[in-house]
Amino acid sequence: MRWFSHRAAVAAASVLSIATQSQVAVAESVNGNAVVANGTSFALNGDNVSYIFHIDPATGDLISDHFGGSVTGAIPAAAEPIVNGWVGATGRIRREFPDQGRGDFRIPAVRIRQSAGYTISDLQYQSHTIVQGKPGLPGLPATFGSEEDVTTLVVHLHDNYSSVAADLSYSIFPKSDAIVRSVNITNLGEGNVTIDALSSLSVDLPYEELEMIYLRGDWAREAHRERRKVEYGVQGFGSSTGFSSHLHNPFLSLVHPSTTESQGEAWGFSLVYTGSFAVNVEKGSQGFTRALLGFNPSQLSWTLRPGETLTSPECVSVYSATGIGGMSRSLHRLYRKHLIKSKFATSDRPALLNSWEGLDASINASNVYQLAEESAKLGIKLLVMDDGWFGNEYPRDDDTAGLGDWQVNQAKFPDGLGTLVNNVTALKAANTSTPLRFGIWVEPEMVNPNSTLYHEHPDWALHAGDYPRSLSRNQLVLNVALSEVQEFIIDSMTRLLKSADISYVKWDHNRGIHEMPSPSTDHAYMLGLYHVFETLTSRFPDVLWEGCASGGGRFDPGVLQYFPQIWTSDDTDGGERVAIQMGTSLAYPPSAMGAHISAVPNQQSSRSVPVEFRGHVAMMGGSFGLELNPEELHEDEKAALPALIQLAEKVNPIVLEGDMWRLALPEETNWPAVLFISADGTKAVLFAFQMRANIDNSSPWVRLEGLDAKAEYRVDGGSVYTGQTLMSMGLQFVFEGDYQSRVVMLDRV
Ligand SMILES: *[C@@H]1O[C@H](CO)[C@@H](O)[C@H](O)[C@H]1NC(C)=O
Ligand SMILES: *[C@@H]1O[C@H](CO)[C@@H](O)[C@H](O)[C@H]1NC(C)=O
Ligand SMILES: *[C@@H]1O[C@H](CO)[C@@H](O)[C@H](O)[C@H]1NC(C)=O
Ligand SMILES: *[C@@H]1O[C@H](CO)[C@@H](O)[C@H](O)[C@H]1NC(C)=O
Ligand SMILES: *[C@@H]1O[C@H](CO)[C@@H](O)[C@H](O)[C@H]1NC(C)=O
Ligand SMILES: *[C@@H]1O[C@H](CO)[C@@H](O)[C@H](O)[C@H]1NC(C)=O
Ligand SMILES: *[C@@H]1O[C@H](CO)[C@@H](O)[C@H](O)[C@H]1NC(C)=O
Ligand SMILES: *[C@@H]1O[C@H](CO)[C@@H](O)[C@H](O)[C@H]1NC(C)=O
Ligand SMILES: CC(=O)N[C@H]1CO[C@H](CO)[C@@H](O)[C@@H]1O
Repeated sequence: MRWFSHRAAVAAASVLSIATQSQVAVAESVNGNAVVANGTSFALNGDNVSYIFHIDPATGDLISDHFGGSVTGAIPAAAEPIVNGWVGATGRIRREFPDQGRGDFRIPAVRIRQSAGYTISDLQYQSHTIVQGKPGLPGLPATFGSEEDVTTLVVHLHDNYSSVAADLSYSIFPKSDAIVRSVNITNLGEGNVTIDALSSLSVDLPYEELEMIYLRGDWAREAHRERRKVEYGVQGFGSSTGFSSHLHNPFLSLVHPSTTESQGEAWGFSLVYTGSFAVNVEKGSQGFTRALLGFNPSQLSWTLRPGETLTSPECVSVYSATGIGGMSRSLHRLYRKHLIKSKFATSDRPALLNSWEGLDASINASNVYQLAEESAKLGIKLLVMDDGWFGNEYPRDDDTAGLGDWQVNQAKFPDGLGTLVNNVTALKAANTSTPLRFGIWVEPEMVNPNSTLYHEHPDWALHAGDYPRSLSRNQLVLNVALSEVQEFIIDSMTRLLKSADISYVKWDHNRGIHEMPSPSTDHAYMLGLYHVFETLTSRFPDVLWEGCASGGGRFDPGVLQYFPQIWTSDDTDGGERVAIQMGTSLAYPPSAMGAHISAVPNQQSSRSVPVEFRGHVAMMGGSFGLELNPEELHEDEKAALPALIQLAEKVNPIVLEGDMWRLALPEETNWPAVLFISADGTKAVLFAFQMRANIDNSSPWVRLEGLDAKAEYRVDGGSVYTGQTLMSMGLQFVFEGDYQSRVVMLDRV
């Protein structure tokens, strides 16, 4: 069999296309050159990034030209595809929003099932609009910014055969080198259509060798970094748990094989979503690499009646020419300033003590108050009462009962919650006039069959007909897609927060979804959950909200929109936490991480790590605290705590607002190290660790990064060295034994 080359015909069309473009070219430049639209070609420009695509005038398809370092002026045209096999011209080019059918055999970004059953679409360019600033996404979390911060290009597409329209939205944050994409699909026809698959972002990178970096894990072992070659074919990951999950994070990085932490090109993609998701990377037969992030197609099947619209979550993409570290810092800066809505995004994270590992669910007014007194003596500023405080008909004495009944247990708290909170907030943190604050734990999306709520509303729990409602941790998930469930959660949390002076809420979530009434419930649940989060966080803006899902089961940008911090992992072993926190920092700012010192031997690993090491690791998270009962500590451990708390408070502003440099990775060395540099560059703090004793006693040098080469820095109040010296030569530390650590302050002189 032989194939005829279509090269000549296609080349002719392309000449025509240039002629057409130059006739219609009316260059619009918005916000400097953040968005340049030139008839049928579009460029989004950041300080160090350009993202360029154009419309093929023959097909109306959007063709990708470039996503990478800055490009200025005219650009060279890509070689025309040679069609010499089964793969049609559409399968041999780089496309912005690949649809199903018509010769592109790679994974499509959208699959729409029409009422007649067809799943082909032909979405063609119709028009575009440019908006200064960034419109919100209806019902979904989204990055935000002023008209100076961000500019948005919306490209309107239409399928004339099915009367389906799609709007692709591209927002550029030039200072962050970030492009944020989302898409909505509207049914303009007469019959129903069903969206079977929809990616928020699809990007085709040119023919070259690439590697992918992503996070995998499970409960208590989140955010382990994986890196592998992108092979021909499809490789992917995702979540079908109903939530973003511990198993994989909705984050992907693509890099060159030679890219390191500090050198080379890195693309980062981060999906602003808390539900099930899919990430696919496909190296097609032509060698292009396609990356898709969006809804998990196995949990979508979203029906659009005439006139209805489905909006995808948005996907952030950043580009860095300064390695994986540069990619992370761009995401961190963007998320601190343009994603986290809380007024505490970069401030006010009191050192806290959480009762969970210390008291378990066996709490009552007297032992919580006692714990508060002990905490205050150590210099703690916030006492958090964890699980066990609620339920009367079905008291929450263990995990078999009570979830759903959000009233304080009268036997455990005979004078009520308000009295306890008043007593606790009358205490002062040691040697200060700072009153102790009070925080509380809740798990509002859940119900135990042993609860008053479940007996009154068995239909509120997610279930699929008569299939058994399978328990996990003895509990069921409420169907937050139902408006009555949303109202119940909003009302019960409002009542709780008005009943006492509560300044912190830990919002937990301890299982995945099993029986789902329909695939589309997954996204309907998320829309309901975001409504609940939005209502409560705007009603109680002075509350510091912390997200949690059996640790980092929902450490995602969707949650961060509403909650400025998330409990990073139920694994509080300092040694394991180094890798978990550094893995999480690939996509998420350290300001967002909750990290605590717990007692030893550790509840998860049975390992005993020195208290200084546990403390030093914990203070690399924005929300530092203790997860223990001080009364049960060894004297020397207890004696070490006040100084560790003071050091944590000292470094906290740098961790909250500064840039993070991962100097050495725990998966690559026995001596991981991290540097934080304050936003104004005047202060820095270095964390250096030795994981295991090193019998030959050689002492590594830690070379710093990101300093001002010409500036001088005083190291721990002593010697002064130039930034150049600290970056070229470094500092040496002598460690003895397992799990040793140092925290070193640098002050610019
Ligand atoms: C507009 O497009 C034409 C044709 O592709 C190109 O020659 C020209 O440089 C473009 N102008 C701008 C401002 O991008
Ligand atoms: C599709 O329909 C629109 C409006 O109905 C029309 O302007 C456009 O020319 C049509 N495009 C094609 C390719 O038929
Ligand atoms: C679809 O998205 C575009 C761009 O964000 C927006 O202008 C339009 O209002 C959206 N349509 C609906 C129905 O939400
Ligand atoms: C369209 O979808 C709606 C909602 O799912 C459904 O109630 C209706 O019966 C469907 N109509 C047709 C003609 O299938
Ligand atoms: C509170 O709980 C502790 C056990 O943790 C118990 O010893 C104490 O008697 C209880 N106090 C009250 C008032 O119930
Ligand atoms: C409070 O001050 C006393 C006296 O200086 C000191 O012994 C104690 O360690 C301090 N406590 C804390 C938590 O700093
Ligand atoms: C409900 O509580 C009873 C009595 O405490 C216990 O035996 C049972 O296992 C609980 N049921 C569930 C589903 O947890
Ligand atoms: C709070 O303090 C009051 C007055 O000192 C005392 O009567 C009460 O038992 C305390 N209650 C709690 C819950 O600690
Ligand atoms: C790493 C890099 O190329 N940084 C550049 C980014 O863009 C700004 C402003 O154009 C330059 O000053 C940086 O040097």
